[in-house]
Amino acid sequence: MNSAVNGKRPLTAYACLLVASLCIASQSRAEDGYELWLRYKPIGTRQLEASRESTTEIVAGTPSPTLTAAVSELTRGLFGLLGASPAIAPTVTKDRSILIGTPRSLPIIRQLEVKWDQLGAEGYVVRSLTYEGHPTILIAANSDIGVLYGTFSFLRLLQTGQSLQNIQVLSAPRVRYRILDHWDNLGRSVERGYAGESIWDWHKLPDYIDPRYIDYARACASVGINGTVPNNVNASSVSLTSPYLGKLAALANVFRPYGIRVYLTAKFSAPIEIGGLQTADPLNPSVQDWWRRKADEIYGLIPDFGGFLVKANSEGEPGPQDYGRTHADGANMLADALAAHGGIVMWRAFVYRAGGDDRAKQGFEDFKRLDGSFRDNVTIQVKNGPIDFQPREPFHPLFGAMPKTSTMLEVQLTKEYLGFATHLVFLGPLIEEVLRTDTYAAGPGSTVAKVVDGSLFPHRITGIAGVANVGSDRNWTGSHFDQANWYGFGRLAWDASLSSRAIAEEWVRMTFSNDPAFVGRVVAMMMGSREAAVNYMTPLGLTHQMSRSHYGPAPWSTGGPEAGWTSTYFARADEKGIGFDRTVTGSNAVAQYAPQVAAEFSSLKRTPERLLLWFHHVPWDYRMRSGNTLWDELVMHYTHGVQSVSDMRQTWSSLQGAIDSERFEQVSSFLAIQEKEAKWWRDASIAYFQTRSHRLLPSGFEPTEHDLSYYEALCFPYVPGARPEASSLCKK
Ligand code: GCW
Repeated sequence: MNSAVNGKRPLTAYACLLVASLCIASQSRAEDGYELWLRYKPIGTRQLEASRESTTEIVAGTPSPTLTAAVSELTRGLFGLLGASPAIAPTVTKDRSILIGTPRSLPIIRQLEVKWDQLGAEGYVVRSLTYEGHPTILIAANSDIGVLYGTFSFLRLLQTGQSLQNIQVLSAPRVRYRILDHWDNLGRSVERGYAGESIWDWHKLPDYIDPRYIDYARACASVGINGTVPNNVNASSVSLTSPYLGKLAALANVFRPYGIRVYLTAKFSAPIEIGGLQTADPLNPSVQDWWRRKADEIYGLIPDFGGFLVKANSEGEPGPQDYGRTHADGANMLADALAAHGGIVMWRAFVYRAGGDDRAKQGFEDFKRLDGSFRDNVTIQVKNGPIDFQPREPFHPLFGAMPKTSTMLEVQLTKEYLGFATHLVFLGPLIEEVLRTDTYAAGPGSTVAKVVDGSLFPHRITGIAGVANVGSDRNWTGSHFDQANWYGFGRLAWDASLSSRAIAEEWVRMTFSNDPAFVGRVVAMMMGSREAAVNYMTPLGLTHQMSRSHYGPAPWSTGGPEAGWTSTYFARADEKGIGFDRTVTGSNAVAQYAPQVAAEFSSLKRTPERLLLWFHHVPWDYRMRSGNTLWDELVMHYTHGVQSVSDMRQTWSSLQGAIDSERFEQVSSFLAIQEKEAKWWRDASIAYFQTRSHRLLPSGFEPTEHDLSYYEALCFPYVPGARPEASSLCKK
């Protein structure tokens, strides 16, 4: 990606033309992944001819920073993909044109038949049509940002090798807030970050604008992401001080043309820490006044500031409960401070206390009873599952349970519990699984997607957030395949009805190659990869079996300050069986779901086996649907998970030569790491659970490589992204 494209220099493509031979020669060179899915490498010749035909001239609306960014991207894309350098004209002068703009900025498109009312504020059309007798492509929207999204959509069609003969795309997002949450600290460490340091160089802001910020904005806009929270939810009050707000304003200026608003995490105790007050009680008038003045200050610098994201009374963070107040008291106080400026509060439901009977129940217990007491500029940000971004969880029971409150979905792209950056795990199927799950909140068909997009219970705020996996590594995400999780998140946030398979295919085509054999094999790998990780880490509904640093298996972990951080708390393996009884005979967490769902999860027979041990404590000799005992089946799942990774490795090695060797080699090495670690997970888990089940491995299944004590002794105190205390957590 060329960082010069920032809206100020729309004619980068012409510069490239001067050195055309260089640009074209570069395609065979090694690639480092920096360009993400926006590589714009030349496409096949047949399509090229057809496409060139219709791209002699770009007729663009009156320039604005956003429209300039769109035209700039278009020229860059056309040059890279087609070798075409269309002229940019204010009106149609040639036979073949791309018309790009809004009815206001480009009045000639008003006469075209477009369903403007279906596009809303951010949607777009991309169409091939005949304009004054000439073949033409129309990229149009009601707003400039819609035009930019349409431009990326058009380029995606070209990049994925689709014909331009009969394009008819009309697309508009159903969810209004599509946000990346960075867990980045001001000193550039990233909590649960596996891609190097934070990309935000606060020290050099506001005076130095790293070109990466522009490329970040392009990448986000290309998939429709329209908000970013650059700082950690485990927040520092410093980010709310005037110098840091100035730095944030500089970022906001960079992002504005790309339709991306900035938000901030707000530390609840900031009025004490940086405001000199004695309290942060949300009902105290001086506290309320402090936040109001703080909001005014922020909006004075950043008129389109998005609002606050808050983690309160969770994992030691301060919050309204410190003063005997509720989450609603806290959220509403901030909401009132932002309301006059149009800002929102995203208040997280990720809360749990030491000593509860079931960590999975606590978010629901704290929030359900507050339904109806939040301001309409508050949304409750709910993790996809009730524990914490595990390889598989059932959907969070708050979805659909708060009809009078906006609930937004939070998923995690950084793979804290899914093998960090070295394991190839495409998260599309995970996100799709939760979005498609039926909550039965208002009868059958009440999917999480419908709760989140407000079509089930209408709300002013609808949103999806992804915990970012972006860092300063050259390839952005720590591995090439993790780029697909950034990409896939944006695409699903824009349109929850897309299939993750189709998204994977787009991404593979844009990122690697349009060769059908390559695409088919790599998409298959990606689509199976999440289930593979579930199998080698936590099959059949097991959860939270990793070490305290979150790297590698530690099913034996127990004790410590918080039972809900230990593996034994979750798996509850004993001589009789394994699994957490969440039915009426146990914690009764099932009762938090709608009756139809509760009935299903309460029944041992009806609970899907993929969630069996989440809801039931099951005897080792229980007969699974396959006819195998639970113990045998568990061993088979672990083994199958490892086998799937070996298969991925083999598939990938069969593709040698199909792409540049630099990216090929890194993926190969990472798959080798994944295979080794998958085996570690399998062997350590089986070795430990065998001390509870006292059963032999089913015949034909390899014994574990080492005995349990070997695995228990493994310790990695300097795991990336871990919280500082992890270095002292080597003892079980
Ligand atoms: O997943 C857990 C992480 C914490 C994180 C927390 C949260 C930012 O282990 O590192 O803190 O969730 O979501 O708040």
